[in-house]
Amino acid sequence: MQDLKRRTFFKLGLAGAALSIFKPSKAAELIEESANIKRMAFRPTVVSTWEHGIAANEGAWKILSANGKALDAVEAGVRVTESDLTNRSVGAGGRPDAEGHVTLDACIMDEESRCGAVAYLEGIGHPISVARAVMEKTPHVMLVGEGARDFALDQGFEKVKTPLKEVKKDWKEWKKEKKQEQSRINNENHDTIGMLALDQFGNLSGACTTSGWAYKMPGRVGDSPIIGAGLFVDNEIGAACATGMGEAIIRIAGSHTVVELMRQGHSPQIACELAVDRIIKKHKDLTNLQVGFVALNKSGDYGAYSVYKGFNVAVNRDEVGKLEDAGYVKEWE
Ligand code: SD4
Repeated sequence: MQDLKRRTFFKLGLAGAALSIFKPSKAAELIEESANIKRMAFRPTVVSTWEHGIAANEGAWKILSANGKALDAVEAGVRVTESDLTNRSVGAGGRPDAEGHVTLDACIMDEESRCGAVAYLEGIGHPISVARAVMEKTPHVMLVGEGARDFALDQGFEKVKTPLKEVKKDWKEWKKEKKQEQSRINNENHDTIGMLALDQFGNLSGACTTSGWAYKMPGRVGDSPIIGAGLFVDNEIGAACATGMGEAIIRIAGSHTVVELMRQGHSPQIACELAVDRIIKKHKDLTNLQVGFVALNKSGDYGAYSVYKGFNVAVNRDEVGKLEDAGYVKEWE
């Protein structure tokens, strides 16, 4: 006991001495050094779906590399894709529903399991930021349709006009045949950006945004804005997001399933593979049923897997960004 007291006193004494003999700049240096040691325990990483993720990840990385938060990084990252009006699957340039309306779905989730979502939102350029506003400024998780739009306008979000001329032209072409089926989703023709980030503080967040299934029935909502389907984050374990046929992803609560599989001890890669297996087991007809999952855990390990060949993910860590092909079960016929 006596010894313990002496040791404690000794330690405190040293700390006190350190504070008194170091000039403020040295003390600040020490604080910075210990903060750096803490940060080095985590490896900031951002992963996102498809090759449009490369530009999006750069947007996110600017924030992560400036000691920013994962939540800010994923929002800024997917906003890059939403701003790109040449992108036919995300944001206001996306493909419309059967009536020619571009309606957008998005959700966001942070390290405290706070989440926000919008669905069937029309005429607003950044659904992900509206989703964040739902999370931060309302007691709700999800707003849809006109309610979501009115809320966005109240919050000062700008209106955007859609669809673009090219989008309208394609839609008119589609209307001639009116085929209500999911087109083949591969790396030339993909939808949705889902993004997951781990920051230097060891916190995870995710975002997901899309215009959804092209020429969908009016009112249709896919997995992308549904917490647990298109995106799920549990800061104790990891995060996951999905792309592909939303109906199939919702059926197995896809992203939540991937996170729970990681909780059971599986790596992000195996968790994605097991979730894809589950989708395959639940569907007799796999025609055009592409689904891809991406997962990221607290250590910055990530994985990705899809039903069909062609899914890829953009990955940024240690300042280096790259596009990686995901594993898959089947080749397209
Ligand atoms: C949806 N999951 O609306 C979205 C679309 C998508 O690759 O991700 N396609 O069902």
